Amino acid sequence: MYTQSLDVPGHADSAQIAAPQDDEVRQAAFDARMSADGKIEPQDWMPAAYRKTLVRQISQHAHSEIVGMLPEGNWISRAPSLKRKAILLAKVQDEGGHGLYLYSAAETLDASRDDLVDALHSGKAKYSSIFNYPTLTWADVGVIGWLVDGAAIMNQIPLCRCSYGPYARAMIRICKEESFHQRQGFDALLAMMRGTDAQRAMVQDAVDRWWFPVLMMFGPPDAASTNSAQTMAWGIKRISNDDLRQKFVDATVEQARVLGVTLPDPGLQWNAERAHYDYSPLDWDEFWRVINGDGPCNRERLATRVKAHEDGVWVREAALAHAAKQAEREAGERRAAA
Ligand code: BYC
Repeated sequence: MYTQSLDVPGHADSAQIAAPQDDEVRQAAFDARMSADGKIEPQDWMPAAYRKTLVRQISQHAHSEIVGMLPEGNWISRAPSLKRKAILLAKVQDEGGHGLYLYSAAETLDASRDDLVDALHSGKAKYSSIFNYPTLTWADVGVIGWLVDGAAIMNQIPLCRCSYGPYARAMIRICKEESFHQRQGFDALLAMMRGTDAQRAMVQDAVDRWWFPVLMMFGPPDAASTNSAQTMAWGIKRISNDDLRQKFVDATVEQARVLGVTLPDPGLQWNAERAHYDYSPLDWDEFWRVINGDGPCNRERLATRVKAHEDGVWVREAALAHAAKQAEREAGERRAAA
């Protein structure tokens, strides 16, 4: 169970942090831990704002994984072969698993999963902008693997070093799985690029539609990133939005060349002075519209999630009834043994 980290006996620094009664002393110990690049565990004292920002980011991340199952899930019944269907099923299930680890990590911060899910369903909580775009063809599934999971890996590798232990540990496993996801996407696209002209055109069309939204996944430009300064000072975020976006562009240009697709940006060119690729400005009005609820698929995605949750009421009731019966049986056994 992921929440193993709730109790770590002998965790060397816990006593130092937990023992002092005075908040100033606790804050100083927390700051010292941050300066030493140490980890914070659930039982450690932490400032309320640190807890709040972690719950915000981890729960948004969990929501993204769960909502992210939908665009690709649409294609499970239409995958072009048994092999591709099996791969896609495994991938979509992995995303569901990531959501569960992340909700568990948020619960170690005393967040209630019901509250988090309610916030998603009521439209109060954000999830990644990218999942508000439609998957029109099979090539979109490959492009999500190649570009969306590729961007996710770029963003999530530094989170494996996040200062909050349970989040950092969840990210290690998630990144391993994302790496398989990225490769299966690239492999599916490569198969299409080696196929017919119509298949190649389908891949190019998907790349044209997804490229700019994928670059926006990294979040607003650093100058407009309201949370970055604090989350970087706390060692939650390690690399800024713009720096991650640049690393992603630099890594992806060569992959596009191998694949034989054109990235749809006339401004994309190597800048020898910066030793990076330059790219055109992004449409940030579109980004803010999408994250504020007005993207091409926001309403559909939320309605599908809410319906899935409502359809699952009987499963949750059955699980609770089973747990209550089991607890009753165990109590009876204990009474009988006493
Ligand atoms: N979409 O101050 P900023 C996956 C919001 S799923 C929506 O820079 P921060 C996958 C931001 O929340 C992987 N909202 O924020 C699954 C903030 O608003 P609030 C998803 C965004 O937190 C299935 C405001 O804009 N990955 O891989 O410092 C299938 C200002 O931004 C977005 C994660 O969740 C966005 N793209 O940085 C396939 C990674 N960007 O909250 C694949 C974890 C920004 O103040 N999260 N906003 O109201 C992070 O690393 C950071 O939260 C972000 C944003 C880089 C996303």
